[in-house]
Amino acid sequence: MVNDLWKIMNSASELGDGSQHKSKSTCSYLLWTTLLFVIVLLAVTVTGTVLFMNNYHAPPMPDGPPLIRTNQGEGNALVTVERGDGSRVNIFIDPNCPDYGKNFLRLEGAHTSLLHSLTDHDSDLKGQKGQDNVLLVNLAEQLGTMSVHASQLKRDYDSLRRGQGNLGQELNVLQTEQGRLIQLLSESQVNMVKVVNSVNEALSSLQKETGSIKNRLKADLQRAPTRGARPKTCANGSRPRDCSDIYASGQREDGTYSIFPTHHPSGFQAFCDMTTDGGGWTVIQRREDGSISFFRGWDAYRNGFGKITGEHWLGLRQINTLTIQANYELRIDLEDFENNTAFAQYGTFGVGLLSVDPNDDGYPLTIADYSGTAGDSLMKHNGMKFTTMDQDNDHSENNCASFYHGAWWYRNCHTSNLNGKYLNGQHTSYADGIEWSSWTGWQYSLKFSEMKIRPTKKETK
Ligand SMILES: *[C@@H]1O[C@H](CO)[C@@H](O)[C@H](O)[C@H]1NC(C)=O
Ligand SMILES: *[C@@H]1O[C@H](CO)[C@@H](O)[C@H](O)[C@H]1NC(C)=O
Ligand SMILES: [Ca+2]
Repeated sequence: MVNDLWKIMNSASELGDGSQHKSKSTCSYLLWTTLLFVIVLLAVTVTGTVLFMNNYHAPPMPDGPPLIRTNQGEGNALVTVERGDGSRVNIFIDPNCPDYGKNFLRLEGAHTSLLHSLTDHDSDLKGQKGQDNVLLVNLAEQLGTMSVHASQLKRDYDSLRRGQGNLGQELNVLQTEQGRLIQLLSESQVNMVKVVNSVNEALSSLQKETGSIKNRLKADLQRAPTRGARPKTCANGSRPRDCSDIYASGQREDGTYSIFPTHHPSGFQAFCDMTTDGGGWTVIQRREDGSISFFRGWDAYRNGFGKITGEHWLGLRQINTLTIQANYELRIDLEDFENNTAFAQYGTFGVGLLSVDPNDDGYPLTIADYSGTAGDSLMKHNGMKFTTMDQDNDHSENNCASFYHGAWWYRNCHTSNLNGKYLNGQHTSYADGIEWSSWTGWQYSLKFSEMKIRPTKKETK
């Protein structure tokens, strides 16, 4: 179509040239003139028609340049080229990414040659057909814009390829990172296994420890009579009435045991002296360091107080239930602060032996048959009721317990005061310490005193 236009333009130009040199002959002048006019008219008409047709049949150029946009979320296409006629071309990134570069180059080349030829036509047409010229210039401009867009498209494509390359690199980096993480994970798994193993080791050593502790505990429990407080049964299966029963069952170690006197079936704890003079002694009183106050009232002396393994008073009630179940002897071990020791022993001992209600009767003392090294300081108290600071059962017009700071079977006061103050040996006050007058007088408070009872040997025979 463009070439056709080109030929027609040339022929019109030749016709224009030939009309100049046919004016010599006058007779044929009018004829030539008419002919020329007709030819020119024809040429103008043909040219106009062709131009009109050209304009009319011109390729349906788009109203604007093709639209090129990158998609952000619309389908999978990365780039969409929207043509003037409304159709779209979507460009996808394919994993294999086919090379469209050449196609773009060819498109560009076609556009460029088209532009050149149009520009040539444009220069030829200048000055002849202003309207067509404008039209063609517009066409050329649009083609130029299209070409620019095409090269833009190519650049986009190239950058997309580069992007793909970058994406590949990123992918490699990610894969490397993943590998590193997997390695870290496996390392931490190894560490976790180590931790679990060490915890297991700790647990098994703990179990071993527990086992050995159990064994030690078992052994301790078997040796428990030395310091334990378990009820102890006799060899013949009955419960021990006192420490002599426990001794008879084979126990030979000093310590705290539970005993069950006949008239005290619930039993109580007592310290058993299993070593002194044949053992089997039930301790009813001990002084050794002054750690316990012995200046107490009736209830305390009736029920007992102190620490079985240390200073204590077993209790008048307990002494009564023991001494009424058999004939008991009493031994009193004494020691001064020069480590001298002495003892007093009585073949008969009991409290409230004949009382219907020993508590109401005041636990009167029965004592007889002295022997020993400390001298007798108790026989004068025979038959006396017990007196405490709050219960005056003595023969004095005062309360001997209050006066001599103790509690005892006072008569018109005492020849012994083993529940007196712990005064640490010699003292200037009179008879208010731990006194055994037949051995150390009335102004020497003993370091150690222990009263203990057991059934008399006649009884056990
Ligand atoms: C059990 O033995 C003790 C001495 O250990 C004895 O006094 C008591 O009578 C015995 N009891 C019986 C039921 O044999
Ligand atoms: C008494 O015996 C104890 C140990 O039993 C000792 O430490 C102390 O020095 C002795 N005292 C005297 C006066 O011998
Ligand atoms: Ca009195």
